[in-house]
Parts: sequence; structure tokens; C-alpha cells
Amino acid sequence: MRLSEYFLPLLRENPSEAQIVSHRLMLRAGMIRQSSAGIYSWLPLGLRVLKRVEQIVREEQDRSGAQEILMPTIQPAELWRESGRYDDYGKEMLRIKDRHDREMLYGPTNEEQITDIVRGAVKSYRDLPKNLYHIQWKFRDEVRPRFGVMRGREFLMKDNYSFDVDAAGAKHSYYRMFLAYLRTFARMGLKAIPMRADTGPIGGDLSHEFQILAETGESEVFCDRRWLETDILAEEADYDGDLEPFFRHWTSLYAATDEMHDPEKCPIPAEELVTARGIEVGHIFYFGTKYSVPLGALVAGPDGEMVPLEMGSYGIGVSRLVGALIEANHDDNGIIWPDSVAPFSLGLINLRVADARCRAAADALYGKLRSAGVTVLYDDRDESPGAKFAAMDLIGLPDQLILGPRGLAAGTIEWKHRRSGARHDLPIDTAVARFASG
Ligand code: 5CA
Repeated sequence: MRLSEYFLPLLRENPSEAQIVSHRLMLRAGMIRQSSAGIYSWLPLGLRVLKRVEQIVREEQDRSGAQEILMPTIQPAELWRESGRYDDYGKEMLRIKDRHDREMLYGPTNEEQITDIVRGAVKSYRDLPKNLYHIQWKFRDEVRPRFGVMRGREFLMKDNYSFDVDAAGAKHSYYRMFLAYLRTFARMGLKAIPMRADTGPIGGDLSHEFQILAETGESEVFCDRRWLETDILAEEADYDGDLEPFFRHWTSLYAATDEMHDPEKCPIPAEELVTARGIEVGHIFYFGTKYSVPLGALVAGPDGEMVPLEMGSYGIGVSRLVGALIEANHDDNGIIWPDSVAPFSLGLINLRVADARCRAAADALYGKLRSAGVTVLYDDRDESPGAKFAAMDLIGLPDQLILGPRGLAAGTIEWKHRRSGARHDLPIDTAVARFASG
């Protein structure tokens, strides 16, 4: 993509409405624009990151055996009356009437809807287990939408729902998601710590929140110091095997949210305990028959008797993750994207567009990089070098290639690694191979 053609409305000044660094940087880097409180448009750069985050979530869901569907954003009120949540959900639910005066709502979550789909289609234990997910916009009329996409009113969530014939099966489904979540966040370069959590309006008795430690986190969290040194992707686990030992291992290190932490009963000594702030990027629940009983979602069990489905639900805040990733990856100059979610892998800067030789060399390199499959953002604008460096650092692509007349005369190009700040001169003709392979 040529920056001269790209829709990238950068802001020079810090927007006054943004209180935390991710919100500031997302606005300044032209990733999002606010539409109304807690509701945002995603501009090209922001959308590329959102899509990459979504794709990692999708791949890990698919790997775990979950199947993707897509349910609507607008749901009928009757379904929520069946579960009893239509009134319970209160003002957080956006209620709408259609032209026939039928009550509808913009879904804040989909337990009722998925249970309705499954109860009509699954009649026997032989059709189980099933785990279905979708990645869809939600609306919650939060009292205090804030921090940009971190606590929005409209936000993108991956939510899935597991269906089993008995509690043992449902626990296995829960453990599978526990593993999928550890893998998902680790692939984004995030350390998300699973913490015993309160179940809130979703209900149930077994629940973990996945929390990233960050100063700007909304809640206080507590965990064993050893959590900070673990490497999740190094662990092998088989989705079809017995996952209970794996689950027990990962939950043996203490970690709890504020509501679950009791200093009197904390099992580890104060010097081993880390007290920090956390951003909740995922939440998983096992709630048994809480929805299947009121909605009458029953299947024939092995002995012919009708039994209610055992269910769990599992959420990841896909749009919140974009903000959380920036909270965990930035410096004074801007964002530093991890490779796995970067909107482009490489920024190419032509320092002197007025120089015909520079322009020809930069254009040629841009063409070759693109042919080699590298995603490149090419700054071909007629701007000062300082403005170009600042823009490239702000948007935080992992690597930068900087071409100027002096390097060109020597046959070299400068390579800057955004995270470390390290700079090297590379022979121009090796640059394509360097980034095509890396
Ligand atoms: N039905 C369950 C699981 S599918 C559920 O809704 N869980 S949740 O309420 O915990 O939400 C799942 C995830 O969505 C949260 O962990 C959080 O990362 C994200 N999320 C929740 N509320 C918001 C919000 N207002 N803005 C951005 N992300 C949010």
C-alpha cells in the first residue's frame, strides 16, 4: 500500500478525550474514529489489526474442534423471556421494536439463541458433543463506556457454546477451551493469566477470566510470581486426550480476581504474590443446565431417558484485544506491533521523493517486496524525513526500511527494527530475501 493513497488520518496532537495510552494511540494512528459514546468506526489500519486478531482466534477455535457459525445481532425478545433474562438484564440491553411492534433486542450475548438452534436440531446423545462459535458484534449499554475500544458499547466478541450429554463431557469441553485460550493469547505475544472468577449475569459455578497484566487494567488481580515466567506455547497438549492434568497444572499456580481473592485465605506468602491491574480479554463459563432446562433443550441419553444439555459458554473480547495489545506493546513514540498481529509487516520509507533515482529504486523495491508476498506500507509522500520517521514509529510496524540518496549511492538501505530500535545497513539487493523469508 502506498501511503500517498492510503486513508490514514494521523493526529499530531494527543486527543484530549483519551485517558489511556491505547485509546490515544489508536486515535492518533488513524485506526478508529468515535461515532458516539463507546461506538467506533474502524478505519483501514485498525481494521487490518482487528482482522488479524480475529483470524488467530478463529484458527485456534478451529484447531480445538469448535465449528464457526454466524448468528444475527438482532434477537427476538421471546427467547430471552424463556430463560428469564429479558427482565434480569436491565438497562444494559438495547431494546428495539420492529414495525409490527414486536420486541427485539441487539444481542449482548447469545446463550438463548444458540440453545434455540441446538434444541431444534440435536435429539440424541449420539449427536454430541458440539461446540459452535461465532465472531459477531455485541451491544451492551455500559454505564461508563471508556478507554476507547476497551470498554465499548458496541464491540466484537468471539463467543462459543458447548453442548454435552453429561457433566464429565462438559468439563472436557471447558478444558479444551481453557487450552485454546492459552494458545490464542500466547500467539499474540500476550501473557493472559487464567483466574478463578465470579460468573455474573451469565451464571454457573466454574469460571475463569483471562487477564493481561497492565497498569491501565480495570480491575485488581492477584497471582503467583511464577506466572510471570511461564511459556504456554512450549506446552504440548492433545485436545482429544485427558485434559484434566493439563488443567490442574495450569490452575495450580495461584491467580484470582479481586472478587475471588481473600487475603486471609490466600494460599501463598505475601512475597510470592504479585498484585497488579488486569485487562480481561476472555472469560469462560461452565453453567450446566441453566439455559437448557428453561428452554427445554433435551436429548435422549444412552439409556433412552431425556436429559437436559450440559452447557458452557466462552467469550473473547476481539476488539478489546486490539487495545490490550497496544497497552502491552508501546513506547513514547507509538505502537510496537507483535509480528503476529501487525497491520503490515514492513514499512518502506523513501526519504527523497523528489530525487528520480531514489524514487525509481524505492518503487522497484516496493514492487519486489509485494511480489514476494511481504505486506508493505510504502511512505512515498512528499514529507520531511522527520515527519516520516515519526509516522512510521507511531503506527508501529515491526520493521522499517529507509532509503535515501546516500545509501543508494553505496547500494545499501537502512533497516530499523521498531521494538529494539536497532539499525543496520543492508545491501539493497538482499532486502527482499531478508523480509520474504522472515
Ligand atoms: N456469554 C459469555 C461468554 S460467550 C460472555 O458474554 N462473557 S463476557 O461477558 O465475559 O464477555 C466476554 C468478553 O468480551 C470479555 O472477557 C471481554 O474481553 C469482552 N467484553 C465484555 N464487555 C466488553 C465491552 N463493553 N467492551 C469490549 N469488550 C468487552
